[in-house]
Amino acid sequence: MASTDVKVLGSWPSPYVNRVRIALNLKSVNYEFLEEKLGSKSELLLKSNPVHQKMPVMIHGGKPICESLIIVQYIDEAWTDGPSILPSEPYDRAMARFWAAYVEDKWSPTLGGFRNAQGKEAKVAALEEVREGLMLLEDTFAKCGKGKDFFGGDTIGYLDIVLGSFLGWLRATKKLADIKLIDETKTPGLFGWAEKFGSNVAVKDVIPETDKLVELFKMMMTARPKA
Ligand SMILES: N[C@@H](CCC(=O)N[C@@H](CS)C(=O)NCC(=O)O)C(=O)O
Repeated sequence: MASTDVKVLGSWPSPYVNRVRIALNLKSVNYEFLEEKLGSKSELLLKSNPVHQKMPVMIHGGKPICESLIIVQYIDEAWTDGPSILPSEPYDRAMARFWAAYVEDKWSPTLGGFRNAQGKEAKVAALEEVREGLMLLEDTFAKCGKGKDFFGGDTIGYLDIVLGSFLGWLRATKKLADIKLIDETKTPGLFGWAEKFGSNVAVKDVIPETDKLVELFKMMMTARPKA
């Protein structure tokens, strides 16, 4: 591992935090993981990200960088000797960024909406939205991956990290609601992709254990004020 002065501030269940950890692992960059306590924010976090006060923050050589997508792009630019995270062709790079923005702005809120939906009708409607998004991403996987293992081709790339960071929560949803969101018949490309992404050496120890996420979700639901 490259010797660097890198700290990551965040907590284990966060997909946003885990994007940064996966990107650093892919580049074989050594880092210190400063775990935030669930439900509270450290002085260092507040001082390092005064605008949003959110995690992750990566501190490189004493300088803080905020926002997971910006951090992943920074990592790609700062450590060029590791495998590239963004595609080298401008068009492929634009597509990876477009679909990453789709996952971020459109699809992931539907996943949160499904988890938090109250009542059967709301659950069914939210599930439909999540599945529609996954069908689009199935198609995108075929186009971006060009028949290879990952959205990035032979190796894990930007869109793999952005979507794959939700893998733990997708597995937890399957366990909690007995619903397969990535299904071998409806989304076979994504099904194979999830297996390969989740078992990759840069990823497998970062994606939270399903049972831990299930427990956390149940705790969050119990703590939530009743409507
Ligand atoms: N757009 C941000 C989102 C980060 C985010 O929402 N982080 C959550 C943890 S999963 C957080 O810090 N929440 C605390 C809060 O909202 O106050 C990113 O990509 O880094």
